[in-house]
Amino acid sequence: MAKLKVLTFPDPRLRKVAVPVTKFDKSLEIITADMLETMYAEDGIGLAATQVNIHERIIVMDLSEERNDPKIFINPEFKILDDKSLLSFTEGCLSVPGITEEITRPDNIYLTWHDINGKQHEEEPSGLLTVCIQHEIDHLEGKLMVDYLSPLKRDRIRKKVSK
Ligand code: GNR
Ligand code: NI
Repeated sequence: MAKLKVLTFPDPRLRKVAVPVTKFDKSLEIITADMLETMYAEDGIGLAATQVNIHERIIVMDLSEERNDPKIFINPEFKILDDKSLLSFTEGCLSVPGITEEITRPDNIYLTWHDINGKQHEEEPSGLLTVCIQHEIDHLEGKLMVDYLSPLKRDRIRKKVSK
């Protein structure tokens, strides 16, 4: 396994849109193992492939206290079930180090994804998974948590992170 380098804002490579995975092969196993190693080493609860400069629709996550419940989401998609149901959560991002900001997102979504073998799954997530999966899918679209903030606040964060 290998620990990968995490890109930081405002690196333009964080703005690339990731393409769907089409082959569920050995190379996908290696990428997800390396992403999990990187996520654990950086103390993150999730990591999108975009953050390690791999522009495919791959997410890893571990929301457990014990850091022993690795999850892999390939080609995840979500639909908002109720756009009036919102949840505010103080988010952090490994690509925006040292910054936390309250972000408001839909709280009621329907999620589908494929596992490492290509099998499809569906779920109506709740709690932290709802927040984290939207944060990670944003990465795959080239979108960052700072995009929800005012341009002034974003510019301040850009200067702080670049120091
Ligand atoms: O480690 C992380 N913590 C976190 C906290 C609140 C909401 C989202 C996250 S994801 C983040 C890791 C990361 O940057 N994933 O893209
Ligand atoms: Ni992030």
